[in-house]
Amino acid sequence: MDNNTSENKKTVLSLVQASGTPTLGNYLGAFKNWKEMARDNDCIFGVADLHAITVRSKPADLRRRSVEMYAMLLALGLDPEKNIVFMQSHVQEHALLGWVLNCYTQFGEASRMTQFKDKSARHADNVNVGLFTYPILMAADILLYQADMVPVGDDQKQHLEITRDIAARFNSIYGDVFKLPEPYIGKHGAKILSLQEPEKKMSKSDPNVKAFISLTDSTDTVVKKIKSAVTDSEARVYYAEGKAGINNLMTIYSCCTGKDFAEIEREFDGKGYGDFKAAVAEAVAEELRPLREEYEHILTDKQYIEKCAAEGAEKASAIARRTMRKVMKKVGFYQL
Ligand code: ATP
Ligand code: LTN
Repeated sequence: MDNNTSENKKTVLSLVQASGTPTLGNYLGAFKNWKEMARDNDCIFGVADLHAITVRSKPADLRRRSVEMYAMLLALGLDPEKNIVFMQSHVQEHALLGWVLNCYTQFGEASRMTQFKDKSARHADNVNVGLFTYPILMAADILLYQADMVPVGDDQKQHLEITRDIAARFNSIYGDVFKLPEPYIGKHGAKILSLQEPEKKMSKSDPNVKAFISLTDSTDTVVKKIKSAVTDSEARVYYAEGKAGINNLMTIYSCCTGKDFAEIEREFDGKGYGDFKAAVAEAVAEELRPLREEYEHILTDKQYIEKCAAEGAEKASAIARRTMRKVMKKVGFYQL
């Protein structure tokens, strides 16, 4: 990041919910890109703890999961000296801009969000309004920092579109207040699927723990979970429609080794799923081991985590306050 000139550096921003231990899906769809982008850009990464309360959890659990997710971001190698790594609830402007943007979002456009439809079906006992306005808070997260690029998995594409629509509408009324962000969706790994139901995305909140690989899973667990991944009865490794389980394992293997699908097909030509799964498991375990070790190490140093979070909050707040002042003035709030 230091050997780049400020003109071609982009502001890159992304957040991850504090809703459980992150998965291989989060890693390949998001974190791996974050790590790479952090080298050449001005990066802001955060833990979306405000978003996490759209689903009910015990206070102690929310607190623990937020700290753990924050430690995971540090473990990725996101240098808190060069990048901003922060906790969303430490910067109050998120909630304030979220409210303002609610008033510039149409009920109809928010109603079209597929994540809301999915999540409200899954949590039918708690379809709160926060779940509905979730994408508007996410728009606030992004627009506060005038982000150029937002690296996310495929499932967040629609939220990026609504963010751009809200920003464009606001700008058309008040002039150039917000930068319109671009989504950055990696070529591979944008959608890692469940190991048990490869039609569904791999999700950390899946009740079946065999469906996902946690970034904290031991090598043994990784091997067991990949061994029990659902495939098909053909026993031939190639990428094709109707082979969702194998396609998913090939995608995972490709992301971890850098090999393309043709190379993988050649490598496993004449071999069965047993050999293939063993190779996938080893590649995943090798990819995750250093991250897990670093994470466990950071988690023992609560003082370090606290120091980084305090610095992150201060740096993020300075940027967020600047945008918020402009918004308040443009909308017409009486200013002291
Ligand atoms: P949940 O599963 O609890 O609903 P989530 O993992 O989808 O949560 P986040 O933790 O906020 O949601 O996701 C962080 C990032 O990881 C986002 O950019 C998201 O697009 C990406 N991501 C999540 N799951 C996958 C997946 N299975 N494949 C690729 N990317 C993913
Ligand atoms: N909605 C995202 C998490 C998220 C986010 C953000 C991502 C909250 N705020 C801002 C990018 C930018 C999710 O569910 N994965």
